[in-house]
Amino acid sequence: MGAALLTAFAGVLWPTTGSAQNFAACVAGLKQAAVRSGVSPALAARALGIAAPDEKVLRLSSQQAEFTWAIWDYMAVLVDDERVRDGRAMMQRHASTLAAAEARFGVDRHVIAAVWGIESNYGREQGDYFVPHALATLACVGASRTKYWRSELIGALGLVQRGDLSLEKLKGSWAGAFGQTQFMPSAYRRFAVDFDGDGRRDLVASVPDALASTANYLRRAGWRRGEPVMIEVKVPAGYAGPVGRRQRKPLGSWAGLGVVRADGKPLGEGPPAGMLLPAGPAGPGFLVFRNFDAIYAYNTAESYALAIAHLAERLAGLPPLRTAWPTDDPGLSRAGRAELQKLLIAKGYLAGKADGKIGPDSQAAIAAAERKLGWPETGRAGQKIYRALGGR
Ligand SMILES: [Ca+2]
Repeated sequence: MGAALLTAFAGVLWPTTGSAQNFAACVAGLKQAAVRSGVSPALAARALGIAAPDEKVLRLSSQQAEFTWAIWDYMAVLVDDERVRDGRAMMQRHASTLAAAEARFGVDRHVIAAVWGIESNYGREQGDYFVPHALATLACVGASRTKYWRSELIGALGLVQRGDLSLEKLKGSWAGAFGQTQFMPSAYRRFAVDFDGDGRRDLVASVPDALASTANYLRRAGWRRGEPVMIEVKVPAGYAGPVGRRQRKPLGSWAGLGVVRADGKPLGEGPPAGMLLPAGPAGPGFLVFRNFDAIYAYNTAESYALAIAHLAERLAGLPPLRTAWPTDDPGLSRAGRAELQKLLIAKGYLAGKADGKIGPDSQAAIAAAERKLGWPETGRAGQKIYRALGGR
């Protein structure tokens, strides 16, 4: 469902006239609808005592990380050594919970942990937007999917009404996903489980509830116990064969097309798989199984599912991808991005502190450094600009 990475929706526009009155009237309508659905008037009033839209939500709702980042940038940030290291430590700390969730729902514990690691950095970054405010903004000011946001908002308040969470815990992404594994309220209502046995489904504070709910979600999305997720492969030079997650074929057919495992072992036996070549035949190839689709259902972007699947492999002890991405300017990890920011600060291009998050200010600073070097201005945080500024 994606915290910082969430699939976003373009086309959010301010109404041209009477903004404040329109917003107040819309919020009043949301309160009434919430009360009609069983939310107490007092709770509706507390949750929706808001006078103006959340402007940051409006800004962020027009960006789409999965679709605007190069795949090698996206993967470099989501599956960096730090997230692998942290994940292995967290898997050890929560080993019994993960084992129990795997046993009950059949979902590979490494995949559960990978979702946790990517959605919230293992619970540490759950988002700090007040979900009712964010969703009311999208429902009342958004130009698209207003019914969806409205229904998610009422769903969020319903969770508080039934006692799963306190209102104060509804802090999450700008698009209303929240908790350690960033569920939208409707998914929370359908898939969340109480796994620590306290009678409440608390995906914000309870690691067992969050991990088991993720496993339940994946199971309900079609996960098949014991089946693989993906295999990194190599395709022959100039490959022009089938490509696509759903164009599944037996592994023998892929072998017949000259596809080999990237680690050199034979493809062997397994369920049918589809071929993904996210950067074309010169880059890494992936045979993806039905379980990959279950991950895709969690946040419908192939790049997202690829990041989860590869992080899960790394957590299970597999090495980084064998085939390099076909670029002469690979992406930077979060640590590398913070180092780049330090260099930009030291050279006067950027003010503030290095947090590894490349926002508009960092992009403008990179573009300024590129301009100084006589390069095309891209604002992109890659290895080349990092090295040109003295990074190693
Ligand atoms: Ca619980």
